[in-house]
Amino acid sequence: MSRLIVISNRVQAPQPGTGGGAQGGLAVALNAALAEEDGIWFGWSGDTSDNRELRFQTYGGVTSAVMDLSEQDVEEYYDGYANRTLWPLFHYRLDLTEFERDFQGGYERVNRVFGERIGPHIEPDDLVWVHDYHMIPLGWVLRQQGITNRIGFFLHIPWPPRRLLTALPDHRRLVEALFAYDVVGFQNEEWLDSFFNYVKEEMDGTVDGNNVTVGGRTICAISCPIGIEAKDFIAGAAGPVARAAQLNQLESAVGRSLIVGVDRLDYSKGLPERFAGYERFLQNHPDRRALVYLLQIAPPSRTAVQTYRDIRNNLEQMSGRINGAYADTDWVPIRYVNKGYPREVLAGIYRAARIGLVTPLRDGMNLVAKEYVAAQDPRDPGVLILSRFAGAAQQLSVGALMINPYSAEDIADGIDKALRMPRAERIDRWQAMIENVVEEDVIWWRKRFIDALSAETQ
Ligand code: GDG
Repeated sequence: MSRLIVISNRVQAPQPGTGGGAQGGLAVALNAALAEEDGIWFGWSGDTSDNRELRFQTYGGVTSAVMDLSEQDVEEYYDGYANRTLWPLFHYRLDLTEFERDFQGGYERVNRVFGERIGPHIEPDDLVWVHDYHMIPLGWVLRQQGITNRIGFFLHIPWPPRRLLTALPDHRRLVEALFAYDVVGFQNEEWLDSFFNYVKEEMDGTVDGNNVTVGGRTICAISCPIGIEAKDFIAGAAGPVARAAQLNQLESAVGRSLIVGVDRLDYSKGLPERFAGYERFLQNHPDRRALVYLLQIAPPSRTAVQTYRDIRNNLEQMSGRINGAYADTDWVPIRYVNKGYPREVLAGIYRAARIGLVTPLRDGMNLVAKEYVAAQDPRDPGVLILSRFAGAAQQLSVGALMINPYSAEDIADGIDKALRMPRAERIDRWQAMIENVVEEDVIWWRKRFIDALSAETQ
């Protein structure tokens, strides 16, 4: 039986002392496959030092192998090319994208070191699965070492339109690196189409179904939307921890409807636009102001990057201003919280919320939308308000209220409509969504990708 090898920037193998419950769906799904097949998960330790040795550890049936990066590596590869160049560019934010040759140099250097360290541990029948924008050239580095295994790549973020991508110096070099893989997966058809378009227009390539050929080399490019651990999430949302969190919110709500947002603090998530849309609702409906409140949970991320500090300052100002302008002695319109909560607590909060407000300006998928749906009480579900620019829109537009996150009016109207929505309609809409969330869950996603990767012929 072939082993599975997973390679990603951060390793989420089980750790001693942390319960499995701390893990997200992706980690659970990959770890289950790794444990079954004696696989290994490779990546960055998250620490900085000049030690470039891989450190192996086996725990909970899963072997992980991590390596430290130097401070310069982290600056150029992680904070630099990954998070100041590729992340904003791939999220259509050319205005925030920084182009530095040192970043690209560091990115290629770190990928080369990773590939050279990992290469010797790959056995002939292993299936190799590389994840995300930090690691695009890794497959190419492995090929340089003569590794002929099946190697797949999955991109968790959007693939940008061709005309945006061509703003990246050396864009073609980055895309060419993808042709070292056998299978390349995207979150939805839209990103896949953008990839096809680039290949045709910029590389003189041909596309035949899922087969993409450039200069005699054919790879398989697929749409493979990621899901959540739906069954567990549903069970967790009805469990005791979630129940306590739900009751806690309902008690502090007393007759008010909770609107919830949960996002990593990131400019791609459309948080200022969300606050502006909510403010517009408050302006438009003075009589219903005190009947709602917005709870925004936003744990900080990538704090070394200036644009992330800027968005944080911006949101502090906005929430302060809105609260100052509208609050009353017994009501605050926005509760804005910069910390994370256990998954079961989040599930309970989702369940207590009449509205899940998910308004990214661009998002590869957005798992919060799916978690919100999974956490609802089937007899009295809340309403998902979803950005048309989230990857999840393709699967969830059957039941969500779709909005344009750039329009404060659209968001305000969505909130109004959701609050007025009769229970029968809420149930109908929810049923259409939950079917998809359960069917196309994270195990379905893993299987779809691995099946494509194991296919002998393309
Ligand atoms: C990237 C892509 C794609 C958030 N706050 C807390 C917490 N979270 C969890 C959520 C959810 C996850 O983090 C966030 O996932 P998203 O999909 O919403 O967004 P990204 O982090 O940007 O993920 C995205 C994803 O990769 C997978 O391919 O969907 O498009 O950008 O699961 O629940 N979890 C806990 N406490 C928190 O306070 N425990």
